[in-house]
Amino acid sequence: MRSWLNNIQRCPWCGDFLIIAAIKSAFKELWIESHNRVIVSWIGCSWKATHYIDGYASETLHGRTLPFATWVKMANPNLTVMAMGWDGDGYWIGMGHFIHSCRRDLDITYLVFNNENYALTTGQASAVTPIWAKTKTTPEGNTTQPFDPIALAKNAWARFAKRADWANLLELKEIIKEAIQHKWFALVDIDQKCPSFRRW
Ligand SMILES: Cc1ncc(C[n+]2csc(CCOP(=O)(O)OP(=O)(O)O)c2C)c(N)n1
Ligand code: SF4
Ligand SMILES: [Mg+2]
Repeated sequence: MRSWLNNIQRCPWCGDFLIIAAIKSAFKELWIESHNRVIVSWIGCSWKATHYIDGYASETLHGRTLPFATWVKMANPNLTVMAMGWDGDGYWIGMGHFIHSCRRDLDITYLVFNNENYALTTGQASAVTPIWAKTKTTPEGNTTQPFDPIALAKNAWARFAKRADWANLLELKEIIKEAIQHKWFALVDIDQKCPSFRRW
């Protein structure tokens, strides 16, 4: 029988494989049963991550993960609510929701799969693409300064905002566990490998 890892549809060596494994292990180690948790996501390369993790899930609109997660939490505060987002989604079109969620400070774990580009639409620059990086929309190199999501979250009063590395599975799992256990808004900005479009 093929394992769930073999069934994930991704480019080879995509960082998603390990990120999904870390989330599954974090839930397991914290004994959060599938009927007590909800994951909210929307479109981006990783939107189907919810399909590989047991439990309730919802796929909403690009950039609107956090408002939807907020409604879920307000409707049933006993649920563990995780919002998944991506850099193009959460740090651009969903930027307003991001900073206001930081200051609203509800108990939502927000994981951003940050591959520094719009990968699903084949590699355009996002708000966190490094300066001088060559992308489809910046063929001569990006001339716009990226911002630092952790600094921005802290400025917007988030009490938990950490960066994690897709490649360090154990540390990533521990940071995700910490974020879930933090009973207020928690951002984990995950540095995600994207061999197809993040070539810097
Ligand atoms: C409201 C809306 N605007 C634009 C799109 C088109 N769109 C789909 S995926 C995507 C980019 C995704 O980039 P990112 O959020 O960084 O996710 P990644 O694919 O890199 O994981 C865009 C612009 C859409 N689906 N909905
Ligand atoms: S384009 Fe990048 S983020 Fe998307 S599946 Fe491929 S490697 Fe992963
Ligand atoms: Mg992206």
